Amino acid sequence: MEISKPLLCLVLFLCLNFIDNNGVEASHIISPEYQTLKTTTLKTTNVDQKLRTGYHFQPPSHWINAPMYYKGFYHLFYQYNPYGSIWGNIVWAHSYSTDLINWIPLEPAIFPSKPFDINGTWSGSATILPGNKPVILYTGLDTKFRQVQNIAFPKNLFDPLLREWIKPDYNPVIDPTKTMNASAFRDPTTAWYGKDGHWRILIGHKRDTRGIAELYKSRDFKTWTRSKHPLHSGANTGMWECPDFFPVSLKGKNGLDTSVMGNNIKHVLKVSLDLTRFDYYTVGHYFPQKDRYIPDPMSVDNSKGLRFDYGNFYASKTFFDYKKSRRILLGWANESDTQMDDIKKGWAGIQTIPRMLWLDTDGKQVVQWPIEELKTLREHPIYLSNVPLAEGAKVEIQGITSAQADVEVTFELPKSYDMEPFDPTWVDAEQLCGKKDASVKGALGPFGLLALASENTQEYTAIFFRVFKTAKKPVVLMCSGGKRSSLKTDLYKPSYGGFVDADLSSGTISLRSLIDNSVVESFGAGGKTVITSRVYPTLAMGSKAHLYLFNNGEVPVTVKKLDAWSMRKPRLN
Ligand SMILES: *[C@@H]1O[C@H](CO)[C@@H](O)[C@H](O)[C@H]1NC(C)=O
Ligand SMILES: *[C@H]1O[C@@H](CO)[C@H](O)[C@@H](O)[C@@H]1NC(C)=O
Ligand SMILES: CC(=O)N[C@H]1CO[C@H](CO)[C@@H](O)[C@@H]1O
Repeated sequence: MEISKPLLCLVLFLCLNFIDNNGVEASHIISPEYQTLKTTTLKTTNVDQKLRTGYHFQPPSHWINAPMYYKGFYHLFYQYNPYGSIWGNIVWAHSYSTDLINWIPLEPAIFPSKPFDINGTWSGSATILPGNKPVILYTGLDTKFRQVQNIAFPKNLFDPLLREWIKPDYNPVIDPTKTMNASAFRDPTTAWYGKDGHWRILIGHKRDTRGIAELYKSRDFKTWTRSKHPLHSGANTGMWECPDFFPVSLKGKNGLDTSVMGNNIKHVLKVSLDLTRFDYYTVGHYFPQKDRYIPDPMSVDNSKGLRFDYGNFYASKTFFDYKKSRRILLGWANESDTQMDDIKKGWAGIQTIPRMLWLDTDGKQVVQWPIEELKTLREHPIYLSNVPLAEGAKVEIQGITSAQADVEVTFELPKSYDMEPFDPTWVDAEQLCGKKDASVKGALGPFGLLALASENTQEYTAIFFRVFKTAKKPVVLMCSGGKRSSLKTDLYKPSYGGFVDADLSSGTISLRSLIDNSVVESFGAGGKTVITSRVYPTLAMGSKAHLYLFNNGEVPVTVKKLDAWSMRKPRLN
């Protein structure tokens, strides 16, 4: 079987194109000695630390995820090759944490060992059953290389670290039927419990070019029956990977347990589209009696729809953190440098900072914000206020480690201003950001940050806003990344972009950027639009990185306030 593109949520992708230390091209090899593996240690070999992120989750080399909270600890399971050098033997590696920021590694939880998963232990999800009993559903590749769904239980519920997992022999619990494509049937979701006494899960699937969220039901979590029709599907969207389905409250920021139903809630369905390699979501209504989910009429239901993140972000997953009553989103940001660079670095792929996620007050989109625990890494605060940014301004922010920082800035707009007219054919924000990058003058904007900038700004990652006039409310564009992010020419350097549903009537707009050596995660307008860029500066590294505020628009703006911090390195595996 040839793996031409990644097949798994989050983790597996990281291992693609990986080449071992001798320069031997990776292939999908199963190492028999690993199939009886009892223990392993994660080892760090030949790792280049220069652009390695400081506070974003990484194993010593590769990885993925399925998060949960149990008895005082957060658990993160991620896909990992214990040999760290060749593709194959993907196991569920396991780390735990008390704050989602510092992570301590454990031994792998699940690895190929039985006929129902001998060819692979791929992505899945955790559910906490009544009586506080965690259970994992995951995709196994069986002896015939079919994608089947398996169950695993902790061996000892008194071990809060959930170190050992048992796979009962009655696996697989779900087989693809004969008419289903067994190579496109994976990534079971967290289960939710219905009033009718049935557990339900979704499994990603496709039929021809139609993407499908198959619905399965069970009374006992063991015998699963496929629903007559899927929960939802989409024409011409291709394989739906890593579906995620959860309720959101119409009131406030608190998260809801996955089984919660009621009047004051809506549901969110997220799918990772293998065709475009981005995560899309809709907001809508779930009808449990009919086993249907219907997106709201204004919620675009395809690859033109809303994204959690308009940058480098895929195979994300949420979980309900009942310790703090919040829903938390984690996503995977792959490397976008060259294969040769990844070989030299010896590691590939990071996880975004866990984000709290809730429904916006207008009920049309979600809002995200880095979890509060991230603040524990902040040090050396600096504060600025009322900094004028006239046309052409570039103001350096000094006093922090610019390569590893957290920056929160609020821009104030003048009382009245001119804007460029918005052309209604500009539907693709990323394209527009490419055309009108930070160097292209405007009226209101571009203004924002130049992160990971070299001393004379030959190199920089620009994160900025540009505001356009329409007959109705102004259109706000947010951009991140771009070709100036690295002097290297053979790189994928997109100018990611998203429109921001910002309310400018307050006269301000905010931006927060988490800068970490080779990643910039930015939250526009309080988290209404989020963009993650992986970037690979050649000059702006470590102490040579600078950070600037800039305005390249005719309209002067003011930095009403800016708070910035150096970020410490947490314990990471
Ligand atoms: C089944 O899915 C695989 C993986 O996406 C695809 O390559 C193959 O063409 C599909 N087979 C059929 C019969 O659609
Ligand atoms: C991440 O890497 C870039 C550059 O190689 C690709 O273009 C993206 O498709 C890829 N993203 C994912 C989710 O695989
Ligand atoms: C591609 C591959 O490694 N397939 C293996 C799947 O599992 C069977 C049974 O162990 C092996 O015989 C195949 O080689």
